[in-house]
Amino acid sequence: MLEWNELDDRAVDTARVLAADAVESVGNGHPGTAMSLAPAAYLLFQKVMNHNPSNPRCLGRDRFILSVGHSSLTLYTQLFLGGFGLELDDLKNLRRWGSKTPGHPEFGHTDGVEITTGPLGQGLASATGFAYSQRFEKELFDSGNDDSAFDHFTYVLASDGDVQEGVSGEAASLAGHQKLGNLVVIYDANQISIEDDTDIAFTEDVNARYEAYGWHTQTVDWKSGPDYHEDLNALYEAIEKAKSVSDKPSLITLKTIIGWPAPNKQNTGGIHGAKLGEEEVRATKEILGFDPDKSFEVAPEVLDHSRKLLERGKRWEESWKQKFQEWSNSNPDKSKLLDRLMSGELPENIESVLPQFDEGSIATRAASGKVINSLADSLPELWGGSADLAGSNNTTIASATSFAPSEHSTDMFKATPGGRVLHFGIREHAMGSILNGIALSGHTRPFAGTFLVFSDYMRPAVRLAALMGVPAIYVWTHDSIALGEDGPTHQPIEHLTALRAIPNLTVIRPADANETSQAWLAALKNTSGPTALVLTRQNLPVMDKSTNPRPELLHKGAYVIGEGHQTPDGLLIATGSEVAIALEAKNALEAKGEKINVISMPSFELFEAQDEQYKESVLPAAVTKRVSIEAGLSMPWQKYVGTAGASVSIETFGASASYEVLYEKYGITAEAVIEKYEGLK
Ligand SMILES: Cc1ncc(C[n+]2csc(CCOP(=O)(O)OP(=O)(O)O)c2C)c(N)n1
Repeated sequence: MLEWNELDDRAVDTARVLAADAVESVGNGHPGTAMSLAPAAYLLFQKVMNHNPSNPRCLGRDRFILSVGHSSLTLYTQLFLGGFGLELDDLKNLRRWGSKTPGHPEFGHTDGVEITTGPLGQGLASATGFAYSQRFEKELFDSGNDDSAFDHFTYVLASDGDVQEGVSGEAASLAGHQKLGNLVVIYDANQISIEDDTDIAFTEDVNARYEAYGWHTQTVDWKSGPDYHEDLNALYEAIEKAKSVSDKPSLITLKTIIGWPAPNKQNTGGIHGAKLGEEEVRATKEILGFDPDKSFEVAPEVLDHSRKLLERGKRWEESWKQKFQEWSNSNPDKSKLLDRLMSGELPENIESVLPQFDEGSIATRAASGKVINSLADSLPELWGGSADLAGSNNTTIASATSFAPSEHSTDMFKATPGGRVLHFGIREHAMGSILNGIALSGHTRPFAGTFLVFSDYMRPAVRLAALMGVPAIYVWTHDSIALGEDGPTHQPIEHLTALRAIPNLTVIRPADANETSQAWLAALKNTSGPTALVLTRQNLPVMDKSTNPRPELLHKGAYVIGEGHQTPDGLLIATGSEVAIALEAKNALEAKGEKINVISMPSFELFEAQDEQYKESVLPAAVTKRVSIEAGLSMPWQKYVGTAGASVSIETFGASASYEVLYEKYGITAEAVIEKYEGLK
């Protein structure tokens, strides 16, 4: 039974009025949905979720995702009422410089915000990742326990825009397939977006679609009677029902009136994203029994009441801790593992586990597969897979089962609920969003692969990973026209440039198998943002110790291969597969009397993090004869080759042919490098 009294009603109305006042005060923002979703958000925060406002990162908490990110006030007002650290002044500072209440909720910026949202669809899609993480960690640490400290729910508030966006459909399809019973989504079907009535562009039966995905669906219609009635008992019962369905994710379609009870602007696109205006705010306050002459009015008894959540939260955490302590006492090894994961540390001996490659030739994607499998035993937190390209991306942990309900086992893959091999199907965008959710919800290290060209299909999620500082690892293979016969649709040209343009994304394109080992180590050590491993389809010669004695210099982003000259005449700077070409050109140029240093530059970002002295030692300012070699656009290289230098690059789309023919035709050859170099003044 839902316990609800007049003070709860008053607190909900206070949230509405605060939302209207906050937007009015700054002059812009999104008041409508925050007003009409206030009851649902209050119900979740105060009556449903297990959490502790004094310790918003408590491991056992339920997670809350505001997928409808523009309605940030829906969350901020609850963080204020519940005592998570936001105060009235923070609401007064909405959307202003330096405030804790930016336009959209930002992870890491405001306590109680689990994920940055705003790009519609992303929160809902990442919620699937949160639920993946919950199940994976439960299976890893406390499998089979029906009353586990690792059990919790993920609750989502989503909007029409969220369910319209394709990425949420991809993720919902996976959530249904995975039978994620711990995921509960309240979909606010207010049928209003910026262009007013959604009927103009959106008429499908959303519940039927989600049922087809394998979800449990319900509808709570607050508009069904003659008058609008915010029936919280009905919503509460629907949530309870959703929680009891343990083998399906749940969608509760909640029919609301946006902006209720604003007398003139409710149920219009106008109240979605603009201030109400003074008259409408006054009229709304009068309807709700607030003083129209006062702004940001919060009755002390209302705040006293809502902040009782602090006490309840503390009690909940204490009882959770008991359960957790019992688990910890009876599982000392797992408890130690959890401690390590929560500290963000790698095992001490991790370097010794990395494979070393001595000779021959091997594609960096294949080397990456060997690295993953070498690391697998030491890093139980490492799990991942591919968007249906596992065989091409070399992303499968051979000793592990697949993450899926066991009834989804196939001839090729044995599935278990806690498996480590992820299968995303052909859903790259959701793959990126799910990785974000996994990394944000828990303490494991997810990775995911596809072809580099399809990083485009993941890009919105990658950008958010970088913005949030999520340590996802991308395994992007088939990294140039050298993938060959599949032709220009599959051949990345502008991708390295576009990816390097994303702040806080570390892009690493290793030159051979040993650099690939080090690249994985760099990715694992990077806990403050995503890392992209950019790998070849084609074999590359392994640089032996005599050629490249210190591949661990990869961690500096760029380094001189081998001894190098103290005062070289010129520099050949290359990444990935083109380093071998640079070495070939160097030999020919040195035979002609030039002193050449070859720079392997696997990562611009790692290099830029070095001090000036190191950078100068690799790229001495006095040496202006410089040629870059990379099978992609020259655009990012201008900074490193300077106005006196030149680039061997590709400025057009590729073509379908063998890779040897393509490199010849596109001029990615030692001869082309020599010609460019000799053309320099
Ligand atoms: C991917 C994406 N595209 C466009 C926008 C810009 N935008 C912000 S709110 C909005 C309308 C959202 O309508 P709805 O989801 O129904 O939210 P509600 O009106 O219920 O608040 C749009 C298009 C966005 N935030 N994200």
